[in-house]
Amino acid sequence: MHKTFFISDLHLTPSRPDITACFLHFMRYEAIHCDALYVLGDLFDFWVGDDDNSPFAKQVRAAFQALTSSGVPCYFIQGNRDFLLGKRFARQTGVTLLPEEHVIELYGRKAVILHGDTLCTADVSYQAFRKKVHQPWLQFIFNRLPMVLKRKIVSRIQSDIRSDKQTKQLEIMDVTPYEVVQVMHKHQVDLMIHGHTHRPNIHHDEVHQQTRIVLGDWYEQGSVLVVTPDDYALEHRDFTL
Ligand code: LP5
Ligand code: MN
Repeated sequence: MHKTFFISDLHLTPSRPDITACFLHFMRYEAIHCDALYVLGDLFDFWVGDDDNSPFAKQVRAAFQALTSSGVPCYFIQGNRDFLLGKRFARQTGVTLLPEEHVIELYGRKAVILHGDTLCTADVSYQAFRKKVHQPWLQFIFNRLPMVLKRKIVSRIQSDIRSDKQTKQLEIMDVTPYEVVQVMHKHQVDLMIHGHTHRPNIHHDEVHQQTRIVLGDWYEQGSVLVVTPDDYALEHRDFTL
């Protein structure tokens, strides 16, 4: 049966082997049978750079490599936690990197796919932070630092940010409805798929005749959007296999 998978917000990290195990199982036994796999960002808890050669990074790369070399096309959109994942990762795994907003053809229906952070325009401090870390010159320099130093910088910034996030109201961390309508209009589509907010749901906007599917995170269970030629469903996968 034809099916396409969408996942995001796994936040893979060596300190959560339960998530990694569920992901590797999903790649090996499920994704292998799909038409295409789309990873819509935040696959990693934080990706410090494509020069990460830890056993954990190698294991994840190998899982993608195995999938793509078996003939399953695999696409990746960067999230706010893996915006440093780049061309080298793509080369090593056979994964195709997509731009931050991309229109795909899903069994005859067009859909725009994205991580979702760019839709949260009310989160002004985050958008300012995003603009800073997306500067090519800054990434160019950061990517050339030794791995140990990069890890130190990241954990310092992460602890600064953690306290900032705690003071934010929940609403500003959700998407701005106007932005959703705008992005779909810009791409001339009536279907949007994204992650980031960790609020899995299928929203139907009757006024604009638009559907927005929000993917779930992988904190407590695996979370997959399964799209077939005539249906779509948000499904779960247990960690205890
Ligand atoms: O992912 P989630 O849901 O936890 O939170 C996001 C937003 N947070 C982030 C931060 C990243 O997870 C971790 C960043 C580590 C950065 C290392 C950078 C290394 C340098 C690279 C240079 C090329 O994305 C969070 C959103 C939330 O989603 C919901 O949308 O609210 O945003 C924040 O909390 C960000 C703060 O609001 C911004 C605070 C500014 C702190 C300034 C730090 C200095 C930056 C210097 C950059 C070089
Ligand atoms: Mn995110």
